[in-house]
Amino acid sequence: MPNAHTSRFRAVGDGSGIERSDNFTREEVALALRNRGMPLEGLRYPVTPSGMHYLLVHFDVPHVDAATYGLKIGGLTERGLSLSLDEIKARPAVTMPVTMECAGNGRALMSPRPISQPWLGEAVGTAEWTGTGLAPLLQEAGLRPEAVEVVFTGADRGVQGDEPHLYQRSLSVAAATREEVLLAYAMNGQPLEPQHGFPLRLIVPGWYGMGNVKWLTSIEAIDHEFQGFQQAEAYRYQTESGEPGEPVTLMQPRALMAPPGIPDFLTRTRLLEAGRVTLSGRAWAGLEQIARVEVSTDAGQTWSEATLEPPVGEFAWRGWSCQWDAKPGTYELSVRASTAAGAGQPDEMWNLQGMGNNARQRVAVVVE
Ligand SMILES: Nc1nc2c(c(=O)[nH]1)N[C@H]1C(S)=C(S)[C@@H](COP(=O)(O)O)O[C@H]1N2
Ligand SMILES: [Mo]
Repeated sequence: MPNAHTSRFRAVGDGSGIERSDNFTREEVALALRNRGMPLEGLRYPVTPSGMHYLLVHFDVPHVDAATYGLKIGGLTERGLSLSLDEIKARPAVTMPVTMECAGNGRALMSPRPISQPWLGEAVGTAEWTGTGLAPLLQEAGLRPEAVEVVFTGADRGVQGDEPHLYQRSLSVAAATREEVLLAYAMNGQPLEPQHGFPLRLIVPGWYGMGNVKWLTSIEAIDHEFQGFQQAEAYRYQTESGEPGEPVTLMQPRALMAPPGIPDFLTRTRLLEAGRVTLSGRAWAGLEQIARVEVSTDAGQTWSEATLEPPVGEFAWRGWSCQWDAKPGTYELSVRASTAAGAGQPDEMWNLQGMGNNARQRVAVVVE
């Protein structure tokens, strides 16, 4: 039987992540088994089926009892609030599709590879989240004028950077009180599953995943910049350790392609029959609109424009497609998105924590 080294599907160095010399560590494999990605054929669905949505859990999935669950809202407020799940569900409800992507998506394609959850490019999904607006609740609690940030605390605790801590993230008051920020209790019409934050999570449309705090137990207004590990140390664009780096916030533009044809089991190189092929996928960019998606069939030398579908929602990805007259040969397909403001995708990028790697996707294809 031909192996990956002898078969025609060998795809060394094609950037698709299928490289024989990667030497992933045991720890990376263990993280990858806990935190699944969305198989990229999932790009065919406008709303990702819940079981295909990517997953990222830093510590353990905490066991939260809905009957005794309560959310506390306090800190710099006129009156603290304490709400049961039923009280939250009784408030005005909104349902909206939101595209969420892990800030570490694409990390394992960087060279040298930052050691953490080894995403190749599959850490994205779009779910229909149902919940109630955060801003009206903060208003009801009477957010005081000296409040600068709002801190969100999850029920999960662990050790990272040698520091035991609860998972916590903050937002500026301006970001937290945007109309679309939700306290969500349902995903695709069902109560949140334990691994996605049951019974309540934050949804911050446009931001990378880390801000969408799961298993939310408290919301606290403070008068300074929050210094917790997941805010001040993790999720920073750093090139050297020790430097503070810029904080990771909104999702960078990215287009992904649903892999065409059929896969080779081991290398995932695609096998296609010669002829007319429709290439398709989806693209998104933080709080901006995608203006253009381009496709290359010659490893990024020449590009042609794809047709765009309307976005799935104000805060969700949009579909793209184009036709390719595939002739026998081996190819590196690539796709890249750009916004009206001119933000696009680089050929390569690197930073210390492996954050926001929106380098263009490369897909190895054999046409016969
Ligand atoms: N409490 C808590 N919230 C969390 C996390 C976590 O580990 N604990 N992970 C964050 C990260 S890094 C991401 S990418 C998203 C993933 O959400 P999902 O697992 O529902 O896709 O949740 C965020 N919220
Ligand atoms: Mo993430």
